[in-house]
Amino acid sequence: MERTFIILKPDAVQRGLIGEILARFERRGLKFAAMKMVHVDEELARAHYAVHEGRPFFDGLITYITSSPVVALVVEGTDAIAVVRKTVGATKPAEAEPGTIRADFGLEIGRNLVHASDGPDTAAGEIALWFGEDLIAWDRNVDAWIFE
Ligand code: IDP
Ligand code: MG
Repeated sequence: MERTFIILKPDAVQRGLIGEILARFERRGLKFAAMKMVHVDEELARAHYAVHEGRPFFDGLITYITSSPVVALVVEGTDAIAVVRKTVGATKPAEAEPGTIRADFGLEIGRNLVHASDGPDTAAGEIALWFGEDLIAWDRNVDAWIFE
């Protein structure tokens, strides 16, 4: 069982797509382990995107992610990191496969709706940064019909 971290970015929230996007993860069988609405401040934005510091798009990225509230969540499930990245689609919506969130709802790289951790180390670091130890362990009665 693997955990990963997801953000529904400001454009997803402003466009009224929270439910639509969460539904894709939920019906896939992923189990929510934490969720909150946050108006990201500059410090958290810079920490979250530290790896991109110095890139030409960095300032725009910080402005974007702090511009309006986001929904941050942790999901768990089999191969959750790869499954979520595939469900989200390629960074550039124009290159994302149809059926992915970024292809179905987006057009531009700077308004690509969703963030998802890209590996085990970033997933662990991002979960710790955004939620600390604040995850919910709960029994989900349908698990036997989702996990073999
Ligand atoms: P990812 O979100 O698919 O992991 P990264 O390369 O980690 O993509 O970039 C982080 C975020 O930075 C992207 O999701 C996008 O919002 C933004 N970004 C990346 N490259 C560009 C760019 O060239 N122009 C504008 N925004 C960009
Ligand atoms: Mg990334």
